Amino acid sequence: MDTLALAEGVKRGEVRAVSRLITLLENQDQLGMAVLQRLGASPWNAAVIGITGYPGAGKSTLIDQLATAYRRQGKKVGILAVDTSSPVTGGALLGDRIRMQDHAGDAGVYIRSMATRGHHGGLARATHDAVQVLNAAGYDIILVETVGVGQDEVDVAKVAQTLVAVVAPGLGDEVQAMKAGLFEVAHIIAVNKGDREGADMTLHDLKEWVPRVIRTVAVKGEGIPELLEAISEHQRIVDLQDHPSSRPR
Ligand SMILES: Nc1nc2c(ncn2[C@@H]2O[C@H](COP(=O)(O)OP(=O)(O)OP(=O)(O)O)[C@@H](O)[C@H]2O)c(=O)[nH]1
Ligand SMILES: [Mg+2]
Repeated sequence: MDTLALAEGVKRGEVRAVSRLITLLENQDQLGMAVLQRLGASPWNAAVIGITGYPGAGKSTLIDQLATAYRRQGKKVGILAVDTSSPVTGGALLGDRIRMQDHAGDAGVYIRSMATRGHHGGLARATHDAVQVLNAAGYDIILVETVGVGQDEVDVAKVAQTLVAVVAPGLGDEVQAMKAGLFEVAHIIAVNKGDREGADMTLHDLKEWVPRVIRTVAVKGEGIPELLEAISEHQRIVDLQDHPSSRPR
């Protein structure tokens, strides 16, 4: 296949072309890089939202809810589940796919797992590339799920314009996350499993540290409208900052 045909396929939003190109890029294939270069001129349209947090905090469940909400708004949604600590979370990613099967028959939702290949930093680059591909393919919203808060994850999280940190009450997550500096890079904190004991305390503690803290119960869809609102509020700031007229002369 030549670069032109693959690039055109991606621009038409063909899922097979999108998947093929992302695989090529994960493998740092020359053809893939040539196609990406060709796509480089695509105007930027996508909102890239990172969802990060410790295993089991409810990231996938939240993403599932967000995807449903964005679909209702008629937006095309791409989901990248980034597995920085494979093979430990390999099973969890498979679980994600099963949980997200509600979207399986929906051509407006693309779900893709990204796994570690090659040396340090390779995954961050591959994720960055995949985001470019999804933007070129016309996805309006790109949700990037990453596990944990190590350096790799923070690198991956940097592809997102808006970063949501998910913590669950009672696990000491918030203490760990604070130590790791997650709250310094996150724009919004979702205290998920808000139905659990200790949620009030966690909310109260976190509000002293970070401006935007939202209680969610992902399994019931509670707090999702508030989370959506916080995300779009932040996206408006991103737009303003990126707008050429707002740059200093
Ligand atoms: N009680 C309660 N359970 C929840 C809530 N959100 C998610 N869960 C459950 O928590 C478990 C983990 O949820 P996931 O969405 O897979 O969490 P995750 O952060 O994506 O997990 P990994 O991908 O393995 O890191 C599942 O059994 C969910 O059903 C919630 O708001 N309340
Ligand atoms: Mg998950």
